Amino acid sequence: MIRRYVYGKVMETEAIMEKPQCQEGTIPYFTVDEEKMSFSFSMEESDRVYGLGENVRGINKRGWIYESKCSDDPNHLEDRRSLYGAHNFIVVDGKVQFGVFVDYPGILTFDVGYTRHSELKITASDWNLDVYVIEGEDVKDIVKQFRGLIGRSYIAPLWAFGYGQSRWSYMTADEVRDVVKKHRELGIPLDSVYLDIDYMERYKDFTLNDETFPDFAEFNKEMKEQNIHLVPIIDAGVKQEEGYPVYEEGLEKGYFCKKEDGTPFVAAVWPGKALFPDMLNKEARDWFGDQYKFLLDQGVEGFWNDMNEPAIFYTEDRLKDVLEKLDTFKGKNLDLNRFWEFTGLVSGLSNNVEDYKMFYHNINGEKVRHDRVHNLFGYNMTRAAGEAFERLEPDKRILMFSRSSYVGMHRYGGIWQGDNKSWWSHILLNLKMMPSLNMCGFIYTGADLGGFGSDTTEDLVLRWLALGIFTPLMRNHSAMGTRVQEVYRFENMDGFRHIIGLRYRFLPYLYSEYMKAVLRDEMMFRPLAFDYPQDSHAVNVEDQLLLGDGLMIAPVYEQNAEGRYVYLPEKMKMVRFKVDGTTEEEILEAGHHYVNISLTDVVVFVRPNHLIPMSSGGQCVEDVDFENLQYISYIDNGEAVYEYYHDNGYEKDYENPEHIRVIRM
Ligand code: MIG
Repeated sequence: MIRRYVYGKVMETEAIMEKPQCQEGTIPYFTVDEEKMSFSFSMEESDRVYGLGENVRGINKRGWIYESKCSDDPNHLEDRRSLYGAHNFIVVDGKVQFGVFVDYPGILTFDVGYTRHSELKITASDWNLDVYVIEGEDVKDIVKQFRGLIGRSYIAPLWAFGYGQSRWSYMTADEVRDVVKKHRELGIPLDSVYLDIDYMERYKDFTLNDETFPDFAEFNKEMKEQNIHLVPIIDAGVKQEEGYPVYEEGLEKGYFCKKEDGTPFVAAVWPGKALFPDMLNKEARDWFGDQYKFLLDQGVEGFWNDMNEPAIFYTEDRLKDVLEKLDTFKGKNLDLNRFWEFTGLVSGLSNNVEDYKMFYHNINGEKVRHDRVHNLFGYNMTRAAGEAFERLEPDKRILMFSRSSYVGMHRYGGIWQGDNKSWWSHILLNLKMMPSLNMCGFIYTGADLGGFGSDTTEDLVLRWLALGIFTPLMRNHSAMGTRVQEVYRFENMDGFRHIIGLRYRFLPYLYSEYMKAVLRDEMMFRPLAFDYPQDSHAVNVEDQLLLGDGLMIAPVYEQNAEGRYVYLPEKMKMVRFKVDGTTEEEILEAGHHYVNISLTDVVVFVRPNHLIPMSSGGQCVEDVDFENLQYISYIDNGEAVYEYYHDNGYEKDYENPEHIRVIRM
């Protein structure tokens, strides 16, 4: 059951397209304090709280304070409160079970037992909220109802389930050719290469550097002949430059965000001074979306949207002030406080909260200050693209994933998990975000495998890939200046070939589970707690996940480990895929086990009476045979049944019943 409560004047977010009627009376479970703009729920000692999508810390969010404030923060540390997305959905699981979604586009705080261990407190920065309370049979049912409310998740093309290689940046077409050639020569599967900001002409959206990427359409075609998709990045800021058509047209039509006095708001990002298209204004959004045509026309079929929190390096106005203030430090003795003030002035230039109060959107003729709707910006940039793809390429699935997001954006694209680091702990963080994101509708997602910032190591890449082969987005990406991490930079080619190769063997199952999760409003990745709520060990497991119907995964995320402890909530079949191509199977009883997992092993656990369809693999998605399947199965006293979803991966007749086949063994 879903009940909706409205407080104040609701700001339109379109997270929910068809809203239920508002409820009279008081909201259940919570105590409301209008003055403090907060809702409190008193938690039992054993209550667990799930949700909040893209965030730091555990699957169970209890014990920390989170803030919904889309932020460009490349340090995904335990003490952070927000990352790039704002996903205001939580489920309380304990004596009572209910879900809450706060549809509110400004800054919101979820204090989940941080200030007081027993108190869950949601605080808004403005008393204009649309709040939904959802009750159901169990946690899974609550999530399913929520997903039904927010609408069907974005569906990616099949090729986007292949392995992708990225780097900030491949500087020339020849560098890209070389990446492809190396993978093909070594027999390492590959389906896409990502183009970061340097493919553009001096960081101008919807341009191409003709010197480094000449004849782009021709180059794109050449790549496609090798079954490689090129995926260019698009940034939120449009360069301020005379003679640049996107800038000039946007300015002339008034499509950029403006300051209070009506002049354009100028912030600096990659190209230096840039303007933000007013993504919250329908006309401007349509216009921005139409710009993607420039690349679609050259044969591009996928994009990633970046810097759309929006990230700000500095604003023109603040920089001027800071430079003036810095002048006053000349010739002074910088004691502790003065020195901190000095460095603070410079570090405070970026993503400064005050700057988000300096510009305005035009929403249906109403002037709205940005900070009140901050969390909708990235969402609407991606919506601009998604809506444009429907207009421009109605019969095609176009790959789209974004950095910033809000619930609702899940209908237009996936997300990647942002600028993580080549840290072992970030393998685990990647795993933990999967179910939280699935709860909020983000199914096409994954992290920068191998780690974005910091120098990586060979063993880290191997271990991370062993998780990454299961996430819908499987992309190796790293930052400028860090150690290169394409797999061919290392030595263990047999290991990499084996692990990435397994991705292509699992594809029939992964794609099938992905499509079912999307079409049925279910989660592709679930914490053990969701399926084994009565099992007092299972409910606390934070480093294993259920993947679809029949699998459990338990990747290694510690350096130099030769294996790990795994908890089995029931008897399962363990299957170990070894680098020499052999497979070992063993039935393990319910309970705790230490499982040996060498650096090149991939281990999965099959639930009783389940089947996992597998292919014989391939060098790209196009090679994979989704019809002649092999199975790993665990039949324990009975029959194993699998509902196999398969379509051609490019058309949009998703609901056609012919795509589903029931396999029995
Ligand atoms: O902050 O375009 O998250 O994936 O490589 C740097 C350069 C801007 C941030 C993205 C990252 C990308 C990088 N961008």
